[in-house]
Amino acid sequence: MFFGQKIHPLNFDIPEALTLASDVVELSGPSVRLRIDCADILAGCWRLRFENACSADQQQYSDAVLPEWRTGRPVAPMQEADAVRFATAAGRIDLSAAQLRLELAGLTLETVAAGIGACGDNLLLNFALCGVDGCYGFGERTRRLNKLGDSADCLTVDVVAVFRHTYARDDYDPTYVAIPFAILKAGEHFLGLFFDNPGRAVLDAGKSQPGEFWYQSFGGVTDLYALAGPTLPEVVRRYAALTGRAPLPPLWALGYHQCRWSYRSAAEFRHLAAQFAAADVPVSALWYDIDYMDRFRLFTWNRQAFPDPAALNRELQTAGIRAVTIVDPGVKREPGYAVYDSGREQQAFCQTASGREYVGKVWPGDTVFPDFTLESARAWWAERLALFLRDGAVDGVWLDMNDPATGYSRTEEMRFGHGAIPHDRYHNQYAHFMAIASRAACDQLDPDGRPFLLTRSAGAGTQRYSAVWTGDNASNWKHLRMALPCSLNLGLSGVAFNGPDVGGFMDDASAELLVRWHQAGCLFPFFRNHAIRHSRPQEPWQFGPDPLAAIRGAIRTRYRLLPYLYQCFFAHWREGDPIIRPLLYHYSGPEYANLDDQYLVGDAVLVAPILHGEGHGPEIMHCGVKMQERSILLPPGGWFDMNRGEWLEGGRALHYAAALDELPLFIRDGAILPYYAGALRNSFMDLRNVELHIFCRERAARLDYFLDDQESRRYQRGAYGVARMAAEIDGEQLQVEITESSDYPPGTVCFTPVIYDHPAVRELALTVNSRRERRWLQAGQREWLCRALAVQV
Ligand code: MIG
Repeated sequence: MFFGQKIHPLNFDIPEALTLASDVVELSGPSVRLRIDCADILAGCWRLRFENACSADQQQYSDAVLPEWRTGRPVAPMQEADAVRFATAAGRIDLSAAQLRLELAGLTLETVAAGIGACGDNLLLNFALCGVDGCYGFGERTRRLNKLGDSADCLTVDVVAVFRHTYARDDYDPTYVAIPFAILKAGEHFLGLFFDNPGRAVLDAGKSQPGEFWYQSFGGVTDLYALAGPTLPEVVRRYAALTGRAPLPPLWALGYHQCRWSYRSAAEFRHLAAQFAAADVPVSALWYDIDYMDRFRLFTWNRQAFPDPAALNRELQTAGIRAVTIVDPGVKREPGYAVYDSGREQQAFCQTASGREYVGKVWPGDTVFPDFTLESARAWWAERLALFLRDGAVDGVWLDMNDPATGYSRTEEMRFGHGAIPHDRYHNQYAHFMAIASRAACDQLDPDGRPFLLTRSAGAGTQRYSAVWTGDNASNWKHLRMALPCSLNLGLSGVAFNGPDVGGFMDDASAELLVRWHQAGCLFPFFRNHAIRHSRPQEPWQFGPDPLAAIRGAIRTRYRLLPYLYQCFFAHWREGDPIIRPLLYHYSGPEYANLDDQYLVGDAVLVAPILHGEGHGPEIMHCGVKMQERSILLPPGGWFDMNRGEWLEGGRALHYAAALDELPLFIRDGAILPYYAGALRNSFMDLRNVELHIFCRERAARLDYFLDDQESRRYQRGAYGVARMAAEIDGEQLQVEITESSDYPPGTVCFTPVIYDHPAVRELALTVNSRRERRWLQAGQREWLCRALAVQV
């Protein structure tokens, strides 16, 4: 088997007859028997279940869908001659032996002739891409945003171990994450298809056969969930409702993270913290990669290098810096090592078919792997991990190698459920269950707190437990460019909290690449600088004063806009919208279908980073300063240019040149950005004072600002409020009205309006909870990236 290899559609057996047995439709032929039933799941979503009677096991092993949506309301088929119709709440499904036809929110999709088939255990669904002009989602992928004409192999792998010679390419597949979710676009209509089967699957959107969308799964039950649009946000929100949304992270996790494989001693950590302070760059967390352990033994510390990790981490915490440690699944197979002994005693490890402990070969040598699908093993893991986190005063957990990576040892022999369940049922879900067990450890330590977990591998639904980073990239411009569509599609696929290794992991970064990567990524949901061992150091100060100043500007921008990002996370938790979005999320028109070198943060901030370096793309000299140039598509309406401090008219493409310290960043007319203006001291932020940066040219501005304690889980029990804000200009007066409501003490946050470039405005009329005050505005300056912009406060 080669990655990306498919089964030719002509190898599938095609059913010839349709019969009905109570509410189950059976499609059959000489060597095919498929059982299909239908259920209404939630508003705008129904499910067709495909069971292949050839397979012995008819269990659905997927943990993607939230438990409350797993049953649904059965939809009875109505027979009409040799076809059936399911009339669901959201649309119609017509099924005959020869064809499946879906109608949902104004979009019709049908299989091609001989488009449903089985080949042994495997299933084929082959839809005609009639009228379809875009395809998105697919989870974490390389290549472009629009997957029309592309294909994806949904099988989680340790990419660099598997594709050793192609690691620096930007077109490899598969990746670390498997999410078989496709969003089809036909003109202004969108439709989601989630193929819930945790085994390996192929999505081919017209690559092998233009005009056809092939879904192939390799064994097991497949639940096809159709998710109605008609708009893209509706599809994405429904998918998030079905598979779950990310809980709110702790505020510190939204700051800047510094990582490297590895910082090796307590002295090095202390020195790093001091270097950040000296460089005047805020940092919220320092990361421990594998070398903190005692010869790679899980839940241990190398005591020579880290004599008192808890004391070190507490010391860092007093400076506002949190500690995150890597945790691999592989446990050294070494009798006498307590973690191994206790896991063995609990039968917590994966076994082969005959009941031996499955052995792989990773960092510690011979290793065994917890079977996270067993509740007892998860409990064992949670307890061990909780002890480790508590004893070392560790704040966050980094889950690596959970694809799972087993070295030269094949994964197929690793089975689950005490050896009873074949590997492929849980391969793509190994990380998912590891994340569940690891989150449970954090819950033990602080039942009402907000854990932070980051995982490399993930499946559908893993966003409920952990953030995701996009794995081992390389320090080159192609990988920087690729990071945008990759994170955007991952966000459309439910994983809102994600980001790449900023600066690039493998190979050496250059000054310019490091700067541009920080700029491009400074408003990504997850923002961490990470690099491989032996690579050129790439902390912000490593390339001298000018790159440092530019990087500092990007990092500060993140901290300044942290309240805005936090609001985006709040909105995600409530509604399911991603944090960063392709422009087609909010703007319709063919020009946005393939646009993936610029993106929106929330709905108000447009980022169009420079994605090429000196000598690699268009550049100009301006007043003796070298600038890189690119084209930027501004959607219709006014956009405020944060480099030049002026309004631009949208609805056009512009050529834009940016010096090394400039990130092209634009704010939409009608936006209110909550902004942190206080002291920048690592993760310490006092959000009781928030500025409201108001961008009003022609449009009135609006914002719903969610209020909560930002540290506990009380918001999940409804303990949060909302401050509804509206701003408008009336002659010389800026009128701002703020009304707080719901379950949060009013007046906890003090809001100060600031208005950008509106020379006519002299006076502010501020109404907070119907208390009105008027005052004259004064000219001031605001730091934005590296420059100061004129504002009125
Ligand atoms: O075999 O822990 O993707 O971020 O630095 C490599 C060492 C194992 C892979 C991760 C990378 C991490 C590295 N790990």
